[in-house]
Amino acid sequence: MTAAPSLAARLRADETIVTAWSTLAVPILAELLGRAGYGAVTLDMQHGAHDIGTVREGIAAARLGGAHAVMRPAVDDFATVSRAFDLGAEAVIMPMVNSVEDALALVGAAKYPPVGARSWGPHRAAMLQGASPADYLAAANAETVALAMIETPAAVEALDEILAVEGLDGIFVGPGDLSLTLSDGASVTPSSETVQSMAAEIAAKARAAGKFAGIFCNTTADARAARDMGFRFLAHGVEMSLLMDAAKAKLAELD
Ligand code: 3PY
Ligand code: MG
Repeated sequence: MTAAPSLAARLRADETIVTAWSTLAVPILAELLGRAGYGAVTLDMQHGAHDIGTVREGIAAARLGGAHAVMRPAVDDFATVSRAFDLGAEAVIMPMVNSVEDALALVGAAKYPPVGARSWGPHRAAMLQGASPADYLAAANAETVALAMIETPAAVEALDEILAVEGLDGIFVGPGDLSLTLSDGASVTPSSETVQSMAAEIAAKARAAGKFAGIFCNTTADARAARDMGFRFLAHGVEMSLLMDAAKAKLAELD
């Protein structure tokens, strides 16, 4: 479906892909992050400022920079899952998938019949790939990656059922929300022992079920540990913090 190996193909080959996280909704930054060496750029509509227009431009910019384009919609916004794939995203990370019903809704939006109920209209995605509509259709269900965020105790409880959903390609752990919900709102401790050992169990179960395992990493130590746990899709680096840190480091050179 894409000229270079697709994100789906690379994940199937068990390659490790590191994605930058784009929140500022400045599409050219997606190109820069790709040129800097990130394998993917995730455009965040849940907590970031992206709208469907900056997602459209961000997808093209990421691809120009040589990176796979990924999108995270807002909670329960399943309609935007199909739109992101229509605009050329290669993967969608659905937040707060807490039940098998949520996972089925995600697959419904992400996959064409008979697996799901995605509606036809991938013209921009096909254009970006240089594919005919027929070629796009033939490859789409295998090449569009649907990842369900596991980030609450309810999701962990339902994990086996969620992993059994046909058409769901994988899971993506949100350790921030997982720590928030495990502590009933008391604290956000994504790097804590409790959350990290739960993440290890989630990765093991996902891999055993033949599904991709991804995770948001808040520190470099967490990213290294996640790789050792078997996660292969690692979010490591939010563009706003990358810019802030680089600016501080540059100014500190004059101290
Ligand atoms: C979380 O850690 O909860 C996330 O959603 C990461 O973006
Ligand atoms: Mg979250």
